[in-house]
Amino acid sequence: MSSPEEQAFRLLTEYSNGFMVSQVLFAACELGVFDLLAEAPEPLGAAAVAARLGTSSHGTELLLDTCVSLKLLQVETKTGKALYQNTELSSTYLVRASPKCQGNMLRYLARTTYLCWGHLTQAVRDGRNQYLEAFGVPSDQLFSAIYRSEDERLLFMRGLQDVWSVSGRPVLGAFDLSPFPLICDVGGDFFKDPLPEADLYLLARVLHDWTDERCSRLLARIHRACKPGGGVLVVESLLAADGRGPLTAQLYSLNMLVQTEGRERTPAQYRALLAAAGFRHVQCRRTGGLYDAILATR
Ligand code: ASE
Repeated sequence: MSSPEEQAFRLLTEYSNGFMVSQVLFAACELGVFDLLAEAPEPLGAAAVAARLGTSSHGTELLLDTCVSLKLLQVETKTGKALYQNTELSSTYLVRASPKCQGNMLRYLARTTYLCWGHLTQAVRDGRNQYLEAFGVPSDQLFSAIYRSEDERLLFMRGLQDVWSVSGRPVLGAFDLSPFPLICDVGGDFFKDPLPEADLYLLARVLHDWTDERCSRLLARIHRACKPGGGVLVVESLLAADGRGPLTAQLYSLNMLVQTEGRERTPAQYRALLAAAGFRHVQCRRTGGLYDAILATR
């Protein structure tokens, strides 16, 4: 048994090294380690992986063995030779051919989000996103919204789809949506483009990107488009009433600080925005998953 002081130090070390864990995962994905092992007819040695990926033998061996400790790979030793293969986790979530593959989101996090987080201290000082600091691009000169290029926009959209393929279902089950036969998933240039007719407007992972003012404008537009009995389903990670949890929602709110104009919000904050836009009935449901749901009707 270790003392409380030693336990505290262990926890501190785990937090300090957290970024290294992220980078091991990102690098293994970028190099195609999981796809290679999935496509190989049998487990591969480090030298074979290095040869196929065109990577250094030392670096590859270190990366593979670290992935084993992180449960991203498993190793078996046959006549003194270490052979690597995917685990259940990597086969499900990290292999390109899997319908639940999170590869696009991981690449987006590695190439964009991670760089913004390198400027978290400054973001907290300034209270605004760090595109200029991270990429030398002022946010008003971006390709559009938060994207530096069309390729980056596509990677982000595919990444959001990756997450949705795993976390979408529980959200759509949170409410009985049978009163809403025609659902419009609001995306694209929703501040300008006319909204198509629908019974329910789905605003999934949209409001958290924007200031209260912009959210109010968008919700007022949707309210105007809504028929009586129609509504809006907001899908976001809800903060606790006091804002002090859950950790994932707090981290996402910091993520919005470093990357966008927005924030994650509490149920009361969403209620206030929806009520101000004219919605009469607002219900919040926590799903226990990544995303929660708020249904507001006109
Ligand atoms: C946004 C979402 C993200 C804007 C910037 C972002 C994410 C990273 N950067 O709307 C993904 C957040 N994570 C999940 C699981 O959604």
